[in-house]
Amino acid sequence: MAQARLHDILVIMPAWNEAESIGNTIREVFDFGPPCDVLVVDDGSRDSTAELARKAGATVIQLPFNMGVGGAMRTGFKYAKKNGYQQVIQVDADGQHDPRDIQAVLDGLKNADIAIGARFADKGDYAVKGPRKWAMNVLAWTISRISGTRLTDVTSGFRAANTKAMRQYVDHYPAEYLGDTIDSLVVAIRSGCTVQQVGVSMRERQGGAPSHDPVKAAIYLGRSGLALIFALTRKKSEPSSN
Ligand SMILES: Nc1nc2c(ncn2[C@@H]2O[C@H](COP(=O)(O)OP(=O)(O)O)[C@@H](O)[C@H]2O)c(=O)[nH]1
Ligand SMILES: [Mg+2]
Repeated sequence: MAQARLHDILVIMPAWNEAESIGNTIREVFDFGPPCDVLVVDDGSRDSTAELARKAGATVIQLPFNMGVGGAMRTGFKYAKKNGYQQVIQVDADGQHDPRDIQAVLDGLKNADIAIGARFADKGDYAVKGPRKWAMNVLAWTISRISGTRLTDVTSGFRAANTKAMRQYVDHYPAEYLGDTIDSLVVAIRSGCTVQQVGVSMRERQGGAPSHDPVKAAIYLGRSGLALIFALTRKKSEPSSN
């Protein structure tokens, strides 16, 4: 499973049935991103996602059953820690995260332990409307308060971490797809990790179908709210030193 580390930066790509876009997304990462290795974490795709990812030059971990994005990312962070990567960044397999922005998001790690590529900072025209937008605003406002920095897009998966944040995620990343981005972010902040937002332009999905429709997205955000409350009330943990 493990392949020798060639670079200090690891792109972690959670992927589920992304055969239509994954090959191209990986090639774009190599072409337009900084020198890096790419790890695809696939859990139970029924198409040729894993095979196409390997062909495009990624290392692939296939999990025996579906653990959702949260479980996939945790596997990725464990792999990064074990192999000595200095920086990791999540890039979605569907091409929504523009590989040209990877370096800018990683640059955010100069001032913080976690950097978030944020959609509405000031670039791009990716629109989210209605209840989903309101819910996202409430979450953003709340998490801005705890982090002490203004965040506008806390559900963005386009996130980078340094070694301190990586350790934190390995210890505490929630394994289920229950508000995974929000919950893990709040836990990391409460454990002493700092956050910085970087403005990026988000693209449309480059193929395939989103894993959730608008109704499911609304439910997801509702659950994120609950996850947020759990995370806020959970006992504060110290970052581990190993
Ligand atoms: N490993 C894994 N990846 C997933 C799963 N569900 C979604 N993904 C991946 O997570 C990323 C974001 O998912 P997507 O459906 O685009 O979510 P959206 O952008 O929020 O609509 C994509 O790369 C998906 O392939 C899952 O159950 N397991
Ligand atoms: Mg997507």
